[in-house]
Amino acid sequence: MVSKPGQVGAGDLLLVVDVQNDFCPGGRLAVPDGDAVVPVVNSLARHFERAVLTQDWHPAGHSSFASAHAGRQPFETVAMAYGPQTLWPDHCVQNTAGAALHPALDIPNSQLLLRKGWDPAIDSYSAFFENDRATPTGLAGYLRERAVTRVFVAGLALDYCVRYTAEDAHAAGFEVVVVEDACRAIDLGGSLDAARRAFAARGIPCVGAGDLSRGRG
Ligand code: VGL
Ligand code: ZN
Repeated sequence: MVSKPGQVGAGDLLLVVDVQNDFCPGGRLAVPDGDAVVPVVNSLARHFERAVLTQDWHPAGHSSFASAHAGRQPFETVAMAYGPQTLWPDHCVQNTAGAALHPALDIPNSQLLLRKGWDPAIDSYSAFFENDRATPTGLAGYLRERAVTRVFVAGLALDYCVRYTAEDAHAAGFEVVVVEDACRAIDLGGSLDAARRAFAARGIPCVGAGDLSRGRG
């Protein structure tokens, strides 16, 4: 239980999820107001000694793309071998401009860029596990080896990749804090409410970037 999420110090790490062109206005899977997180995340990062970035990084024709399923439209759900999967417009295709990090993202202290969703057959919302919920990305081991104890999560989208990243970090035994105004949501079929309920059920606090200061440590 985090009683004082505001003081940032040793053991803390900022995890910035998928702040990429395709999730920003004008992108292929634009999150409403998605680019508004960029200045918030940039100033937030100044409070942290350590930061990790993730990048949604799909091969062309990825199985999470509606275009890969005959007769299917974006935002429909299909049954995959590993369970239900929402279908998306083509987005974050490897080496395209849409997959690039937002050009104004400025986190010089970031130490790792974790690419996810590269397996053609499995989507990966979480930075910790692919959507089969069984294949780890290795991030938990990386964080443990580096003595990270608490993970602050920010980025896009609050109700998908941020949500599952936060849940998995919590399940892996890290303290987790979601910095809510450093996130924006897709909000598809109640997904934003579901995310808030999931955080509350696990005791994952949601704070504002303005509540944080460097100090603990
Ligand atoms: C995301 C849908 C598909 C995300 C990634 O970053 O939240 N959402 N791929
Ligand atoms: Zn994706």
